[in-house]
Amino acid sequence: MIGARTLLIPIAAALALLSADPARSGAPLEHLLLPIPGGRFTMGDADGEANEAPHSAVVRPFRMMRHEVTNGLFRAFVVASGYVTDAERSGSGYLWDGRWGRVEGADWRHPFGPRSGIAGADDHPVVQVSARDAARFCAWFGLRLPGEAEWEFAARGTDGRRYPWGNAPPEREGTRRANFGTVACCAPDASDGYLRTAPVGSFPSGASPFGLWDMAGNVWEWTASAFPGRPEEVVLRGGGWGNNPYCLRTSYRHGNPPHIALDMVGFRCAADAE
Ligand SMILES: [Ca+2]
Repeated sequence: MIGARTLLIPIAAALALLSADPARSGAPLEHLLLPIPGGRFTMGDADGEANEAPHSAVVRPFRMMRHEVTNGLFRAFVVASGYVTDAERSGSGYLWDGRWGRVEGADWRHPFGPRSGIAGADDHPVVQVSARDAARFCAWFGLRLPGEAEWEFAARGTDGRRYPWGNAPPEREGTRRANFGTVACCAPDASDGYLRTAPVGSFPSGASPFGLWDMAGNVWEWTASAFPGRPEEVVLRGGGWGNNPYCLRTSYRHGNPPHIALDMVGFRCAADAE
């Protein structure tokens, strides 16, 4: 498990670099990227949704962040850039409580409503960020959001596994592999130690074949891809703290409009291969 000490170094490095040169982009997050070799693999799951029909896909070599973008990293970006998120502009974000509800005053600094906060949660994934916010963060650092084929390849590799760690569902007892919700759809559950978000990298035994953390659970992750047949929606992957194991499968996709922000949705950035 990585903790605050491990994360303090990259966050401090990012802050130092950004404060030294606010116009700088690219370099500060390079050290958080892991190489993904690319290759041919089968996307989808014959036992999943209709939109998961298995098919062959090819991914070029690329790089992807080992962990989800944290509150600490997002704050560094906001301090340096002055960026204002979609939820701050609109004055509201969506909260999950077995169903989605729009709540005034929910934004990335108040992820679970106006009376919530992120004190002490610098190493938790940022939420209440829209797909547009996520793309702007990545671009600031010279990075980009992953396409959904890249995301799925990074999560499962080439052997067709259902979850990043293999085919076994995430355990409730013994080795914990992900932060997720109730086994029966779909409420938050603290049996894995976390009712909502967990510090990134809290479940190293759930790492993907390429060493990426939290590709299942913790928060959904925005991609750069439109939902098949629903071009007005952006694909999210990975499931989150309020989902059951079915939604944590590497091939499961969800779609949302690009301008809304939710308390179970974050992101990580990717980049082309060096
Ligand atoms: Ca949980």
